[in-house]
Amino acid sequence: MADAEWVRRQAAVSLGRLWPRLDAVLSEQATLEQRQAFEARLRREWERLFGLLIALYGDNYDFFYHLEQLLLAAGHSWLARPDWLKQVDTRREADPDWFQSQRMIGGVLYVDLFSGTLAKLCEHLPYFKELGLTYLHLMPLFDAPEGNSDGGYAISSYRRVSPGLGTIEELTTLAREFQAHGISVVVDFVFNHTSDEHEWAKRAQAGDAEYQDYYFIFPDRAMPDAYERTLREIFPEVRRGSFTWRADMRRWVWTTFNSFQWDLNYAKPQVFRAMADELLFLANAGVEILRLDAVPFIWKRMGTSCENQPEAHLLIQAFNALARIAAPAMLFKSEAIVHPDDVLSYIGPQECQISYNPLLMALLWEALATRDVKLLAHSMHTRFKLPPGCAWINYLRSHDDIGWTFDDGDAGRVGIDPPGHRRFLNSFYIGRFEGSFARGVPFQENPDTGDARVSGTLASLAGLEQAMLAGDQRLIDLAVRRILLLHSVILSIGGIPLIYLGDEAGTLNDYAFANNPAKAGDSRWVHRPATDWQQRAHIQQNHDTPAGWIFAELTRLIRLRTEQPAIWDGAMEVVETGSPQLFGFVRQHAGQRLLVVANFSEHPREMDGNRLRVYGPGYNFTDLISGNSIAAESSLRLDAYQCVWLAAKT
Ligand code: OTU
Repeated sequence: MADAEWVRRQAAVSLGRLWPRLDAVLSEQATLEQRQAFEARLRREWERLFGLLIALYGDNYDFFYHLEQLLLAAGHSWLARPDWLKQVDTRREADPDWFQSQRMIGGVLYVDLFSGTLAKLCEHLPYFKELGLTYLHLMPLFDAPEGNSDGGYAISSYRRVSPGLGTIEELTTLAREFQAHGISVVVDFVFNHTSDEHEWAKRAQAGDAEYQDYYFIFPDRAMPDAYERTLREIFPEVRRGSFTWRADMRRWVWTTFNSFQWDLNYAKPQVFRAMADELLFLANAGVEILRLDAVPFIWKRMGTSCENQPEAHLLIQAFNALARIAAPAMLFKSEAIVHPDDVLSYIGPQECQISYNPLLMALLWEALATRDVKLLAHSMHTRFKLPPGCAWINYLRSHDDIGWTFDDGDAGRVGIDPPGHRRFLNSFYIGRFEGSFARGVPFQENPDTGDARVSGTLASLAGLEQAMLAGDQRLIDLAVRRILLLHSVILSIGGIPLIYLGDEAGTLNDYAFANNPAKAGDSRWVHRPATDWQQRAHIQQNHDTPAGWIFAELTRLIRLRTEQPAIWDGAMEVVETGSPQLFGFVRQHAGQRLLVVANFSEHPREMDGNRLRVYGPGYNFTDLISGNSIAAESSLRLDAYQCVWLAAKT
């Protein structure tokens, strides 16, 4: 990398040279005030952006041409940015920590499966408000191939909403309306790959060399074989290896995921620029949080795993700097479902301010299966803390599978054998383990390594499906308690809780996907059913069914969360509860102290009075969830799967 002093000088020189061109564009259409706002941000971010781009693309003979084009694109994008979004920009810049609030509640859904269309989605605003949502992730809703499109993760145009769902204008209208109701719209940036029907891919198929450079396309197996020596297989049930033979082109194409998802080649500056345009387009369409899909895979280097390469970070940071300049309200959310160290490596105010927390997700399920919180407590103690200005997305289920991405060293330290434990967890959750309450389905079993991940809805994995089949009220109670226990933790631990919509109503696995040829090969569809609005209307009124109980209690817990100042931001301390089944932590902020204790066993457990006096918020407190008064003179007793939020008695 070039030295800092040289970068600083070159950055200043290049901006001096490019500025008149940019100013000519801006002065035509922007007011003086708008120009000044843009210029201030540009001057603040330019050196960083320049340094990142030099590191990535400085070797290209036409580097300065690309630089100029990128800068002009940023200027044009700012000019085109609607006023209501510029107002959001101003608000967010004045309050950059807005997303640390305890009022943040996330929801995620597929538009087609939830409401059918974008227009109809607006009609469900009251439902989202009842749930307290402030963040709504719309799963990929762009133009994609007919039939199998990996649930929309194979994008044919980043600028066209899938015709059945609506239009870009409708997306923007919705984003604006939801923003007015305090709900930020989140959309995916599927930037590791396009579909093979994207215009760029079609031109490449037609033999256009310019567009073949957008992807990784090889005439024979020499390069694919060389790369594959160090690659992990991501979708082994789809096809072995990471490359697909295209008979029409007589070429091999790099396809990390499905064969119709072509990996983009970011070593080419024109690809960075083309995708920067798409990113800025989405920002101006009203997207407030951009979910960066599959971040580990975006940079390839021969002889490595081609995951989590240093350049992947430079690339995202460069996108971040660009967003700060031209769409400053927009935040990035990292989707890296990999080793916890690698997950952390994408999180920072200058990279991704928000990230999924796959470790907490996996270990909550791990603790439920084992009835032992030692790995959860140890891992959260050492790995939960984030840099200032960043937040976890804490979730229990998503549209994807569950993988057991804990650290082997952590496991070893608490006496767990990692491979054996992962095998146990897989068999437990796919119901192959004697006595298991879970009914999940295996995903992407690898015949060579024996690896697999788990599909299934929250309720089915937590035991509700099996209990309802057995018609056993005691088992149903336990399953509902597990579901509420998990939610009580993600609602209080710190960060943004994210509900995979359907889970608030105890949705069970739907096995019908197996009859649909476009879905049968991908078991994740078992937990992606269409919303049953009749059932939903029923449970909103009637709380005597398991689903109604879950809905009523969850909405109550959400409201409770939003009222606790202690739940602001992610500062959390794991406490020593003295019981292998009790997971406990303290939250403290704005003069409030909260002690959360969660019992991961179906039997009552106790935390002794001494520990309560050390960690508790005083001597007399109230459990905010049950409303019970508690004194620290004797031990605290928790029922099966009970969670308490203890606050000082007022
Ligand atoms: C993501 O997931 C999406 O969430 C999936 O729905 C897509 O199929 C996929 O990308 C391709 O777009 O492997 O099993 O560490 O784990 O990106 C899911 C990141 C996945 C990967 C993750 C990927």
